[in-house]
Amino acid sequence: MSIILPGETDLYAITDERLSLGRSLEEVARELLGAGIRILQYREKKMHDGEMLEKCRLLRRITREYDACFIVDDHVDIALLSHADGVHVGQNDIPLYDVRTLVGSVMVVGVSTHEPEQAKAAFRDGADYIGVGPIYATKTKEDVVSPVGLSYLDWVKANIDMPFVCIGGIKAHNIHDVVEHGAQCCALVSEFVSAPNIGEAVQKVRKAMHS
Ligand code: TZP
Ligand code: MG
Repeated sequence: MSIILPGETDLYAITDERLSLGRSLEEVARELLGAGIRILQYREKKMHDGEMLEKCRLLRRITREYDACFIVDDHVDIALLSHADGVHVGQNDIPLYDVRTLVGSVMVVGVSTHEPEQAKAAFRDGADYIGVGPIYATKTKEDVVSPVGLSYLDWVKANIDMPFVCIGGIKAHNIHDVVEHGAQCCALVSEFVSAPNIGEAVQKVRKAMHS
């Protein structure tokens, strides 16, 4: 078990093979984990389930090597079959209550939230952490809601007592603002997986975050 929650680490990396400049998932994962990423989420929208399961089994082996936490986006069945540490669901996925019935109490369950009522519901229904965003506009997610900006983050910080990770359009040049509004952990997709040198990108973001 390598359960690590947002707040126990500063960065949360999410995969996207289409944005990875032709590099394999394994190469991208090893670059991220080698640069010190402790939470890795597998997120892929247009792939057959069988292929995703194989990829998740691979990522499970690799994340174990680095003692990192492995989360699967959307797919509770694939998370269970690959022995992931957790699963992350959005507002239109299987509801948190039902996910918990499937995965039990040990597995981490994260829930994306975009407004106060969703955060309150996730807290009430036993999420382990929430996603807060999209903070900024992003092209990475297709069915994305409008950016909630830093004001929703301010609200979460003041009202919700649980781990959270900020997401959406976060880059080296704006992460300091997110931290100034109380973020302890940020999730990034394109800034990491589309970087020509992923290790350098992680160091740059981390430096900007703590500067
Ligand atoms: N959920 C809200 S925004 C987003 C997800 C998965 C995509 C974030 O990607 P990027 O490239 O870091 O803006
Ligand atoms: Mg989803």
